[in-house]
Amino acid sequence: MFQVPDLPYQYDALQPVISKKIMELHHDKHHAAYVNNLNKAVTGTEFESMDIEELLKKLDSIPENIRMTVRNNGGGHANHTFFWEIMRSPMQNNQPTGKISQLLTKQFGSFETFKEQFANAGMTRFGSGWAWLVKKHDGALAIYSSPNQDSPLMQGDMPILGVDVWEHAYYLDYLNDRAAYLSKWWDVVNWDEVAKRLT
Ligand code: MN3
Repeated sequence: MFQVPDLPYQYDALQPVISKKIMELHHDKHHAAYVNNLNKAVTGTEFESMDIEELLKKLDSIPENIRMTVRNNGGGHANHTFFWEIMRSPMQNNQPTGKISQLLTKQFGSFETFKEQFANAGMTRFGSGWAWLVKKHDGALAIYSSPNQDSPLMQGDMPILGVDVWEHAYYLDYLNDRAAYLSKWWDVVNWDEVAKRLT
């Protein structure tokens, strides 16, 4: 059975960028609902003991009657687990260092250009979804967004950085101002965790 992991910090750790109230609802209600629905769909099948990332890579082999449920709720479980891990308490001038810094500069020209392109992916995602930095098969980094709870794993890409742009992720703090949320969100990115995902 799949389980909601504990947050790697307190509910109020991301304030003032993300409030305690949002974290409580997002983790205890939204993430929990994805896990509950996923478990309901796969209990009693060969998929119930599979690693969540393996499950998402093999969506095509999942029976059609539960495939969309697994796609949405398994994606929701993997995406949120990832999201909690790549954040930490806010830091001023929060920037990557070392290899990931060099790779971002090499691929996108500068860290500022990378941030602009990533935020743009989040801004232009119509409705609900995620913006991602991924590592492709050939090792190249790419930025794109996905609808709903679709994960880069579903198309064979490795998520390196991702931000939830569903309204439930920011509305209580930023109302309809997704741009303000995405702009402040850089302060809580845990670049040490992001760097680990490159290797
Ligand atoms: Mn969410």
